[in-house]
Amino acid sequence: MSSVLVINGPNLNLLGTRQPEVYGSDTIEDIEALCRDTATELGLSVSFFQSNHEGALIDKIHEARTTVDGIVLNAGAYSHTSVALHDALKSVDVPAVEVHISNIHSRESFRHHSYLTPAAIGIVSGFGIQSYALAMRALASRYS
Ligand code: CA2
Repeated sequence: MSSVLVINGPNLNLLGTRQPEVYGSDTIEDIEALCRDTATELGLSVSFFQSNHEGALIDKIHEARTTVDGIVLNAGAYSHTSVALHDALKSVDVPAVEVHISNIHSRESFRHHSYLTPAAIGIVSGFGIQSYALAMRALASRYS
């Protein structure tokens, strides 16, 4: 069975507690439940990781090199700042889909650029937590 790792970055552990007009009212537990249901539907196994620390996210991507077949990554604000996360994705041979809950291109200009996009196979942005399910479908389509 193909396996997918869903990684959430900084502040996403607090999702659902404020800014519902931007991010909706779903929590990270709701994201995980949606991804579990989607994995069952697609015949994938799924695991989860969240950290507020850039180095911990990099370590997890390195670990994924030998443990999973695909990565769904919402690196939060690190998407817009982190060359190190770009390099981590480039240094492992695991396809990654970049995910954002909000549409980063309809927001402040500093969110329009992501260092991760060139290292990802694609990006899903702006569909609320459904962005994660769409990213899982994109990965599953590569396995079938
Ligand atoms: O839209 C996304 O998924 C983002 O990756 C979320 C990041 C933001 O910096 C990116 O530009 C776009 C921020 C996550 C903040 O998480 C929240 C925590 C508490 C309440 C609401 C959101």
